[in-house]
Amino acid sequence: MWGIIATWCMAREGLEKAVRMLKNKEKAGEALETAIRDVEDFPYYKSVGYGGLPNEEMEVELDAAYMDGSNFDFGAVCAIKDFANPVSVAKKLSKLNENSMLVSTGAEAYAHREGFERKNMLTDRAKIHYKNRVKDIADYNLKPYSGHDTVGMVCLDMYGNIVSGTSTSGLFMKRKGRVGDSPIIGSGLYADSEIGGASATGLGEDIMKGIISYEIVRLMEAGADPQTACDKAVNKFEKKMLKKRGKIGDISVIAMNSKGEWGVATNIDNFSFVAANEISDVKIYRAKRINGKTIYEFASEEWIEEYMKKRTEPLEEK
Ligand code: SD4
Repeated sequence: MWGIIATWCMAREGLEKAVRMLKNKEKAGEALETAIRDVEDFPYYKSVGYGGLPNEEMEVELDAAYMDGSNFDFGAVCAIKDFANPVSVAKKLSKLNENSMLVSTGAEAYAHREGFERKNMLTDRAKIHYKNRVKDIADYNLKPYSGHDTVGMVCLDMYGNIVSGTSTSGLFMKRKGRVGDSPIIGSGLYADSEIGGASATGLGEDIMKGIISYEIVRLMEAGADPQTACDKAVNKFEKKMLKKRGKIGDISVIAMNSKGEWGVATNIDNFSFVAANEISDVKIYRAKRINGKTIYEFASEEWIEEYMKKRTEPLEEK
């Protein structure tokens, strides 16, 4: 059995490419990297790669990570600027025994030395989003940190390898140097080929407090199916957060086990994800939680069209 699952509906094209590779008996690592690069290269995906929204100084600082569940190789870059595909840098770093997680100028120096493609990741569209947000914050006293679209992925190949990966520009208007959960092992992602993998999207500062991706894999190891593990991890963590802090940010998670079964959970009303395995084609789903259980359905063509329209429609400065 092979399978792949990703956060948010815009990963569909990437997943289609990955599925062709998995059917072609290629390995999970390469399939996942191809799929995440596809999202990174797509200019309208506002929280990932090219076109990702900038920090408060109007710079696009990117976080990405890669984990191989067969040997626990792990690599990550944090707050890297001006490189086209942070996930590929993270994957290359994962082969190193030491120095496999690099930040900022250190990550950039490594990527440069290794010949990764340089690119100015700040698009004109992202600049308009930035300027409009600055204006909105002033006019309506908005919080700068709303909205999230990080790509998180778990992939299983026919050889039984499970890998997970993430790539994100993090929170819009974040502080310079701020790092979220996405490149942090156990929080934004985790993978263990004998069990399964998981990944998260949402408010990184809260996701990290629950080490939620590791917790999901741990629950699967204890016997839970991926859906039960996702619901249990999110619900239990939410309860704790509400008790301790009286609030919790957005959290959405995906998981897949070594049989190619998947699960998701969310504490928001409109979490979309994309998944496929040997018995189910690439499809977009919409998830929400009802009475502590996450339910999901196929996204309708109209909904997908509307989603794409909203993200790609012309943008004007206010
Ligand atoms: C972060 N978890 O940097 C990321 C944000 C995110 O979709 O998920 N964006 O905190």
